[in-house]
Amino acid sequence: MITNTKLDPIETASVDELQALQTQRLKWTLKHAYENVPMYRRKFDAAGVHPDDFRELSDLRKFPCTTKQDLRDNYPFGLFAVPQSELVRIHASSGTTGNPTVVGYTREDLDNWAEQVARVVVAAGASDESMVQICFGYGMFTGALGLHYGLERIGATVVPTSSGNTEKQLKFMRDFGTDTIVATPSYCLYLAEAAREAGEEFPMDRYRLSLGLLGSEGCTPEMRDQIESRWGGGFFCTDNYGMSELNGPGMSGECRERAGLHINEDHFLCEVIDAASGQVLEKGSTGELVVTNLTKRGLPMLRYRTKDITRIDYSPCACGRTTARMHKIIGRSDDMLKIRGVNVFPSQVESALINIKHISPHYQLVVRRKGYADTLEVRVELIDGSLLEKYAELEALQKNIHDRIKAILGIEIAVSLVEPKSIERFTGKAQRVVDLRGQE
Ligand code: DLL
Repeated sequence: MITNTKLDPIETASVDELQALQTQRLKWTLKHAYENVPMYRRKFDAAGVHPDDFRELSDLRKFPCTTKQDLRDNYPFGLFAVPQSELVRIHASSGTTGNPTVVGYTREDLDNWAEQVARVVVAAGASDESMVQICFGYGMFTGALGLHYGLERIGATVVPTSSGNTEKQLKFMRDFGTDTIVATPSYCLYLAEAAREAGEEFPMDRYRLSLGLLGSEGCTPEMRDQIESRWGGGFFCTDNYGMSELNGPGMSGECRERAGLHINEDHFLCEVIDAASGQVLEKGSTGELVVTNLTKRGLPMLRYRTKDITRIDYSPCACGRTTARMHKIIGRSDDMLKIRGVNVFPSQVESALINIKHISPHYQLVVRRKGYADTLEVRVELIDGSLLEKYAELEALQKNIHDRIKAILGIEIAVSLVEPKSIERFTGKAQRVVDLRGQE
């Protein structure tokens, strides 16, 4: 088990040690799923595979993948592998289309989950000295309670403010001397802006924030720099990743080196596949992340297609951990916009926008269909509304933004500069894409 001063031995284990543990745990998981979840039994039988066919890690690719649709089709409890009496918690993802995805945990699952999160937050620099404000919505979302128990496990002082109520958030931060914040990157940025706006009454030196544990949505390094500089005072952010189907937060997180997110590989076995063909790709390639949970009792997930695009780096990290690191999520395969045959990820636009003067880091991508062709409009918010009256300056700014984005994406786009604060702010995950194709 991890403490805030000592790593769990598995975090520095050799490849052989780790793979032996993964193999043993995977054997158990395949058997557990096959014997207790009718859907897995049906899928394995249809693919002509049996848990006994698994002898070494490379055999995993013979087994079928699981998708979000499988969870929806078996809503709410059809994929649970234990009787309800053994479950001690249920969470669900919001599910903007169709049924939400429902996930369940046994006591042992919760214990493992807290351990996974504890490792992630310790790698980021949290400790029993930390005063942590959790600004994720408490409730069915896994983010808040996931971080909550992981942070309590290492002895941090947790302040469960939940999301929203910005003034109150800032008041507690000042009055409690909060040094660590848990939030989405977009909400962390929003809070920094609100703190600056209230700066006359409460100067920025009243805040003690030094660490941001940011996750649940993408954040380019450029956006991270902006968030850090808005807070100022040496504020340092790390990225952490996970998904409800695989417990929630705690699958991986950055250490202070910020050279990728260390994966808790004794609990999660990762593969990277080609999203179109489903083929497993060579180590180090970029593609869709597929994850198998190695220790989950309540809801075993086998070869779960995350739809998240990344690559995995197996080289040693300067921090001393030997676990593999996933690159920051580049985008989701279903978030990826295809504009006139070109793949576009919101993160590419984000990195083009950062560091341009006079604009805020809030943006939106609006996609439309004109005839047979798709068009992309990038809406960018001005910091100072009076610029809207200065035509020449506005035009120069628009051209600069246009040229930068075009150079990165390689396609023609339209840029609209909009009034300060006119783009919606989110306290949870930000929605950057407005897809109007087929709706106008
Ligand atoms: O967002 C779990 C979580 C909560 C992770 C808090 C980290 C911190 P879901 O609501 O099921 O679970 O959403 C999972 O969010 O497939 C990614 O597309 C996206 N996502 C999560 N973390 C990151 C991240 C939680 N660090 C989906 N970077 C995932 C980019 C992320 N995308």
